[in-house]
Amino acid sequence: MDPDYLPFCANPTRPKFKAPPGAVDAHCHVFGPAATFPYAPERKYTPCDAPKEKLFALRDFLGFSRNVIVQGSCHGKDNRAMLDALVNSSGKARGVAVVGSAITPAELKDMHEKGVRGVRFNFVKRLVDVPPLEELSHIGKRVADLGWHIVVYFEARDLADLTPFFKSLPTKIIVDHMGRPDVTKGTDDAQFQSFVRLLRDNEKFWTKVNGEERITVQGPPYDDVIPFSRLLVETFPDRVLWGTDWPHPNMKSHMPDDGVLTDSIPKFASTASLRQKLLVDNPQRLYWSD
Ligand code: 0GY
Repeated sequence: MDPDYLPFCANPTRPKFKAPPGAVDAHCHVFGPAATFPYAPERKYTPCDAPKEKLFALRDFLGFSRNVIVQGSCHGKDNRAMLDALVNSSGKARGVAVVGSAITPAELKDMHEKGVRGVRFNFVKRLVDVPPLEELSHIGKRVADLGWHIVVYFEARDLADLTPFFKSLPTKIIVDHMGRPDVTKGTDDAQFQSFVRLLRDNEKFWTKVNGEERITVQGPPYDDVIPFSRLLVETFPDRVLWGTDWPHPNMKSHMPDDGVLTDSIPKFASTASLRQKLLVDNPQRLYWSD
């Protein structure tokens, strides 16, 4: 583990918020254990181990029913830890993989059978060496044939440059962490409004409304982020997802309490109907439609 890496919160608060039956934590990771699933040589950080057993225990403790496990950059294109978690989840986890353009149809089919339903394209330069867009286009076509979607992670300042590429992709596009808005500028800020417009004008775009622990300036309980997540949940109720982001890689300022994060949900999804869509119906459509 890197010397400045913060381990995940071992004893989260039990949330007061009761998630509806079937609720999905739709953005979380498993890391290692390194002794079984070594970290990728090309990684930009070395995390603390965050194995599947801890994730499943957290799911139950927080009152969620299912997980979507997103391949983290520290494992590169070696999806074994994530796939191992899926096949040992009793059907309670689906996955998002990271693959290269050399991936074969047989490998993709095997991942599909294990529960993968999407790939992640990461454009955050502190996390990855971003592959050429032609390579990603090629992968996009391959996964479209399986009915998968593409999760994209980028910094707000890169959205304008990346938008034509995103529009060219043949699948649904799920944007991580609300496109990482600058919360000090308010929801009327031009950059955030261009993100909102992208979703308004293009039905294939969805967004995750989590990541408050990364986007906040004020810190917990992250109230400075609520206007952004609320606006997205209320404007696009059928195209939003939420996840804990456990075990919160690369948090330098503080390590969030996953119970506190869970308790923020009713602040931005203020009705039972919005919460049902956000936590159950939307992830169900994307990850468990079969
Ligand atoms: C996240 C965020 C981060 C890391 C990764 O793949 C990754 O390593 O996603 C980050 O440092 O912002 O939400 O998972």
